[in-house]
Amino acid sequence: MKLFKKILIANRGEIAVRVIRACRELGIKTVAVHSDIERDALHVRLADESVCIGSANPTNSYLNIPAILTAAEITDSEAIHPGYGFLSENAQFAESCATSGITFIGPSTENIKTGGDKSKARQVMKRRGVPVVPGSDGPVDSEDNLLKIAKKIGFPVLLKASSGGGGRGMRVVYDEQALLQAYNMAQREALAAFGNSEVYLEKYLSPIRHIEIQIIADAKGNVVHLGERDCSVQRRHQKLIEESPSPGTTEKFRKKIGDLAVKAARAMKYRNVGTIEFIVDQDQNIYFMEVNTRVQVEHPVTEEITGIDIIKEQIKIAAGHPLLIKQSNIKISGHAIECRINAEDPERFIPWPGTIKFLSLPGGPGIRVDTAAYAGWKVPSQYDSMIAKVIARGRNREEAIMRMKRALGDFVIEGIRTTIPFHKKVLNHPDFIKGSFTTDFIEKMSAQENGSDATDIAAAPES
Ligand code: MV4
Repeated sequence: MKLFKKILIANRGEIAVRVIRACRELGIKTVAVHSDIERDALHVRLADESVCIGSANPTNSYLNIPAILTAAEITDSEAIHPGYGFLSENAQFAESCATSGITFIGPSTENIKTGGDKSKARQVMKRRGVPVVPGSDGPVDSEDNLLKIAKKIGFPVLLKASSGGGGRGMRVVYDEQALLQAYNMAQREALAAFGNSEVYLEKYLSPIRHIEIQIIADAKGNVVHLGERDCSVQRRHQKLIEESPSPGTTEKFRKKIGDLAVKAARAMKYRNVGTIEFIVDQDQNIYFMEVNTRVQVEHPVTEEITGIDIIKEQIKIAAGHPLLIKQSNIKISGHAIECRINAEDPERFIPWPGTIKFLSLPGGPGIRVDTAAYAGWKVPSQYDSMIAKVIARGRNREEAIMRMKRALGDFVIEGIRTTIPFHKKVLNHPDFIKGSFTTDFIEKMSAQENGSDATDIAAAPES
């Protein structure tokens, strides 16, 4: 079966570069699109062709559907890779590609819609026997039902926006008395933020781990999983460090959560690459959370321990190829950790754009750096502050940690501030080294440093 001759990459930064690399290896020509402030960006230089699609504001460029489709048409691109963020989970964009006769390299429009409706995804999973956190069956439609359901599942409860996700539009409620006001506020906030006021209820679980499973599915219904990623090291729902395998997991646990992810993918007739997010409680109970219908920032950790090029698989599946990988042929080997390097003040995490004066990237055994940064490049303030991902692989977790520490020590960057000092601190923290962390780890670490008794959202306000 044939592949595409030319692909347009509707993205920027390191992921655009990552996709260009996959295309090169497959013998596919590439078209970069860029805003008017990114003429000198690395993805523009590395692509075979480039088209300026609008001004710096993402709405005018990287989110500009007509401009992107026009760029695809004038360059004779047969397919569009959306990367992550921007238009990657926009069902209307996927639909518009199809209408224009261009292949959207990603899941079906239906898949994107289901993934974008968190309450619907939850219902689909529940119906098909994938465990979900106790909660409402669909959106909460009345104040009467709100109280009934909350009492049934027991406090604390969590109000979540149907169109939210990734932690946006969530609200913890600790008692009956605070419920109604929280419900009304959550609805109002959801309407303002997402144009959809629907909220649903779940029991609030804490402490937890965030464990997700990479899946690959073809159009014929073949589905495999590539093991888990532990993304519990995050701050205010921004992931900072991801790793695979999840520390302390057993082969038995991996099979259980992997089989659940495959079941979840089948339940929604998933196609292409995707991620099933779970939360895992202290008793190792596994609950479906969300499905991410895109390639994720942290996909390299899975590539490093499986040897599978996820982007190449994504492109081949979109071109109609059947999945040739069998579950029994997937072998997890060693351990990989990713640190996201952001152009931010490492103490307060506020963006720190500016010109990179000097750059020397780490390398050597077991180190991979995915980046679009170079010396002389001006980190723009208009886009995401992540400028590089350092991925360390080792035969085991200890070696991966040591390599990551060595790599971060080798990373020389001048002209801007980055989160590298923060990562060094985490990698030396006893709880990180033990692998015993939960999603409240960073908050707890900061509280320790500040000598304060700052509590996380898990603790009742008056306790
Ligand atoms: C939860 C939860 C506790 N209980 N759901 C946040 C992001 C979104 N994907 C789901 N999230 C959570 N859902 C129930 N029923 C706690 C979180 C959560 C969290 C999840 C994953 C990673 C980090 C987190 C940080 C705070 C809260």
